[in-house]
Amino acid sequence: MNQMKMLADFDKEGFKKEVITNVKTLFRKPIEEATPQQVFQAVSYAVKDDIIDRWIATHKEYEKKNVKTVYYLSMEFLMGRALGNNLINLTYYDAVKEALDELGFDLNFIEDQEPDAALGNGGLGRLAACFLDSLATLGYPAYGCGIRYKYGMFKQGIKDGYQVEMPDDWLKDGNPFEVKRSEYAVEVKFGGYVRVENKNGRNYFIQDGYQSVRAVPYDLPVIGYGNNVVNTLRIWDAEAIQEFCLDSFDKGEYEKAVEQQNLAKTIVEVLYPNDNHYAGKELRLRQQYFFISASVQRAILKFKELNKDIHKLPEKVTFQMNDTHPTVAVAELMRILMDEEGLEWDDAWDITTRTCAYTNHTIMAEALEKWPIELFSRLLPRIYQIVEEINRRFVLKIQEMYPGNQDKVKNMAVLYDGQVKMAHLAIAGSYSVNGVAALHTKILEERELKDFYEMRPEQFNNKTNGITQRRFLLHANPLLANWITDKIGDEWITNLSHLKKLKVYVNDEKCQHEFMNIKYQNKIRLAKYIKEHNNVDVDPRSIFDVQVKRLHEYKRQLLNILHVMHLYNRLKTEPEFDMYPRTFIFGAKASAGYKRAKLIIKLINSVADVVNNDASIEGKIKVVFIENYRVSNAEIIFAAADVSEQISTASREASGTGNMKFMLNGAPTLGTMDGANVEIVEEVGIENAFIFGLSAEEVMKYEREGGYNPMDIYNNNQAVRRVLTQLIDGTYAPDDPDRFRDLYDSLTKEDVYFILKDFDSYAEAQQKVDKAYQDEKGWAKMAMLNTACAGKFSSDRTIEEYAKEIWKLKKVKVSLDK
Ligand code: DL6
Repeated sequence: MNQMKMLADFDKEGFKKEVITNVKTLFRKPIEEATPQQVFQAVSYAVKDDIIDRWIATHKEYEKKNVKTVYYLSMEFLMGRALGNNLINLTYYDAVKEALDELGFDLNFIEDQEPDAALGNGGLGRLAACFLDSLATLGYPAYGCGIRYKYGMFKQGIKDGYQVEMPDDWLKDGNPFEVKRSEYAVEVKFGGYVRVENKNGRNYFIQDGYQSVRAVPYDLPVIGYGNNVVNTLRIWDAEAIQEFCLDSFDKGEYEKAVEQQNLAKTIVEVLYPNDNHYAGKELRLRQQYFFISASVQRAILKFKELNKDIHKLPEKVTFQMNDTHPTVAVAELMRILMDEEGLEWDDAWDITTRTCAYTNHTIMAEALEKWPIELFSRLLPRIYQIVEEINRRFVLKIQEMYPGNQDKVKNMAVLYDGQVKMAHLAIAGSYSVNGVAALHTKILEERELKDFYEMRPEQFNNKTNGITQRRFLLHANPLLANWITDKIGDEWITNLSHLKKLKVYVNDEKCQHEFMNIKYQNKIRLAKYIKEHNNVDVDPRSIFDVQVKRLHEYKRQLLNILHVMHLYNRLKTEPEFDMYPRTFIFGAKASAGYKRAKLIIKLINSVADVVNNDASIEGKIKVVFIENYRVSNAEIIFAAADVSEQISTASREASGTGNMKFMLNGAPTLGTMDGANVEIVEEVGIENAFIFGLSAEEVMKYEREGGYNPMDIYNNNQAVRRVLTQLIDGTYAPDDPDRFRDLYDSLTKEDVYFILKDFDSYAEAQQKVDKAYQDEKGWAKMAMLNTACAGKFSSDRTIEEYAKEIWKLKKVKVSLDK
């Protein structure tokens, strides 16, 4: 790597000494005897030393300036590995690489020893991680607030083609970058009942008979690129209030002590592995209230250290609620303001609704959380009382605006049908509601949240998602990063719009050659990974056609694999048919309880078994399912992709962010006009993408009219009928021909995701890809243009918009007094 800028002078000899000393003090070993994991730990502690002074200086500066701070409240932060990213942002990567070389270690190998911090499911959690990176890089005061799950996203194994889930014990060797902050622990209460006490004519609400846990924060540094800023990701662990001791047994408190310990342990035990789907489990609500109560309590305490008047809270704090999961924050803030700060309702409500803001990440009904009132009120009795009052007043407002219109009440009330509707609570209690791509926001305004939008249009806004180029280009694709820097300088690292300067090179044959050669080197790197992990040989000269993301029916991995089956049929039966060799690469985790998604994984692997082992097709098609897709292997995959499959049913993918990572690394999009694909096409031009399928409008029209009849396609389209038949005739399941019947049924009975409807159009787009790739110069130009036009999709741009338009934050500069 060739990072142009490096912060202060890096003391290479001092660093080397520190690594050697760390191995000794941590593991009582000379470095020659240390395991790779131990070297990773020792290196990380040495890097942490470089971080700490900046971390302290940043917070001193924030306090000195009494800055406004955003608290990004999120159940998920999909951070990935920290070491490499921290080095990149410290601008020490090359220097540390050299230092380790001299000690006889390869930095890449050391990086590989770090487990991913997989505290998230997919796009939503990774977005939160990209946002933290951008906030620190832009110098905006921010905390990420989340949960320190003991087990993160499960590790996926593939056994006989099926997904198996294994616990992700990511903390088993400790986390060198975290700092436990016991001094900031707070109590969080569950259950019991609410007692009213009247003092001096005012009613006070007191929760009694509750169970509680101690929320203890662990802080992780989030380093800004080359600017000395270090923000904090604060993740909460739960401990028993009363430590378990045998003494309690004699006092008859044994059971209570054990109960408290168990409660604490279970709350933070595991991340729910559902993406875009809400599980409705009591423990999940406990998790939500646990981290929200702790984060909001702590934020208020911190605010009060520097500010006397609680009414000034909105001037100093924003709570940004990442989806519906943290929206209990609205009621928790009300509780603190009234019950602890002694404010009256109107005052507290005014402050709350100027402090909270909400981001919606999906229109899919199954992902919008609704809690049964019975459960909610039992677990959070005081919070429920507050929600009831929020609802009562909100319904009055609706009735005032729309007298006699019961439909409006039904569509917008916070409490309805025996449920607490968390999205409605969020909207009622926020000053901003945003979607995550232009199309998504439009659908929210015109359909999903139409009534709310009509009532308060000024509350709604769009913030198209983005990704950090520091992780997904500078770290993930050093060859391309260096090439870009050679061509246009290094400003793109902190201002991605500079990439457009690359446009002058897209017709230059030498540059085309260099660009495609870098892609080729990255394909060799991925082919090596695939050989090591899948034991499949893939040809780096073939087209690497990639679909990596969570497995979900709406994302339509099924469409992709049905099309592979179709191509295979053509190769086998049409002597005149030829195609450019293609490697279809999949990576996806399915929620543990999502049977159909898991069956699709099995189908992909079954097709792989047949196709990869059929010598008669001369390697024209290879299918690879990369096990345990996660942030760390994603980095190698994006860099190596030729084609980016973004093929969701239009209207369903709120934005997508993988699409942006592929684009940045020079892979044209093969996709529907869904989510941020629409904006990608706007930036790069439709001629530099492969667009197919129904539009969102068309899909929604069919849905309004009760769907379409997939049998019409089955009956009239021979290619489709053939692949469908192969799902049930044992072609891909000779030992159990009925194995894939559920997929067959889902497609022929309803096809709610319009897979058959879009099949022909997809196949046609794929043919265009085949033809386009064979035009070497044309393809190189298209790939380069994708990189050159990716500037808009930096999370720096997104965060600037949030900071200016929603949070009203000011940038802070941090310098280190030496
Ligand atoms: O906004 C981040 C990400 C989008 O890019 C995806 O399109 C969207 O599906 C995802 N939404 C969720 C919703 N979640 N739940 N639960 O994950 O958000």
